[in-house]
Amino acid sequence: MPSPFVISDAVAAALSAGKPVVALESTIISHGLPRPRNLAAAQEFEELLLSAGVTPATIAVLDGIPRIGLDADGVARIANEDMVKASVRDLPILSAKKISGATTVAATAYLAGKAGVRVFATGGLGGVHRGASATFDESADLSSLALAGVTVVAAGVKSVLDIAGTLERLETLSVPVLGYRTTNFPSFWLTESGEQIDWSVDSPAEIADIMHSQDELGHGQGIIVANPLPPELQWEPDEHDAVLLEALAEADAQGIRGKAVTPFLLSYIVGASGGRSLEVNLDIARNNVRLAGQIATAWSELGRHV
Ligand code: PSU
Ligand code: MN
Repeated sequence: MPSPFVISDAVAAALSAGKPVVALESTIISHGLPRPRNLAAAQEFEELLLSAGVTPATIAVLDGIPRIGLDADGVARIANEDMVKASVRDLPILSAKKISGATTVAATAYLAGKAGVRVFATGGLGGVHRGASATFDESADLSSLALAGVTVVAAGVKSVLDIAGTLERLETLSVPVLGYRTTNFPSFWLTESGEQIDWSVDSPAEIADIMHSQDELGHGQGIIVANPLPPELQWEPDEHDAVLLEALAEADAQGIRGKAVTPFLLSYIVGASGGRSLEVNLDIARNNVRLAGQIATAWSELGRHV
């Protein structure tokens, strides 16, 4: 049987040599950022890792094949083609129909875990939507991270979501949440959400130690590293609050439902903020990619000693 996944040569070589690798998702590129900035962003995230000596593994499904590590043409395809947004449950369907899809955090974490890539950088996680007690709208990112065995670096979740509810669900799902040098869970564009988390960590080496302990204990969850933007880079809170309320009201008025909700809110907010949210969004992703590179490096160094 041919392998259902294709790991790029660069990623396979780095993994087998125990060198650092960081997974990157593709939904943020195809559905979370507008063209043409999305292509420049995808390339920049890969270059940030390469310049730190880390191999990037951008993940997407191309013509039905889940790919861990893309070439330049693959990166251009996720930025420029109208691809479906693919969560874990879509993978077998794309595979059988031989169509392409941009992978969400849930699907990217799943595929990274299968390939043995232990660290993953994204912008923000999906979570529990406001009103979820009536709609049941909770991102599969949460349940997928509970099983993936991957450490994901994210700036928390956006305040378009129910942040307290998201943290409760992560507790139920037994996913460790580590604040990077903070116990105040970030709310993506803002440094602090006001929601407290139990644990903070100070260094990439400490995170690698926790990953190692998790492996030893044999409990294969993922880990969330909540990495806030420095306050001087955050979106101005008053403007943020006003635009968010407008976006939520518009989604409601237009009757947006299901998997369309998150992309709708993201693109509405870029327009309503005159592009300001986009600039902050890119700073967030860069900040997370850099930290993920450091964690992957610490993880690789730990592998040489244990
Ligand atoms: N949140 C963000 N930026 C994003 C997403 C979420 O701040 O780009 C994307 C990610 O790919 C995430 C997905 O996995 O949206 C979650 O979608 P849903 O809420 O439909 O599960
Ligand atoms: Mn949803």
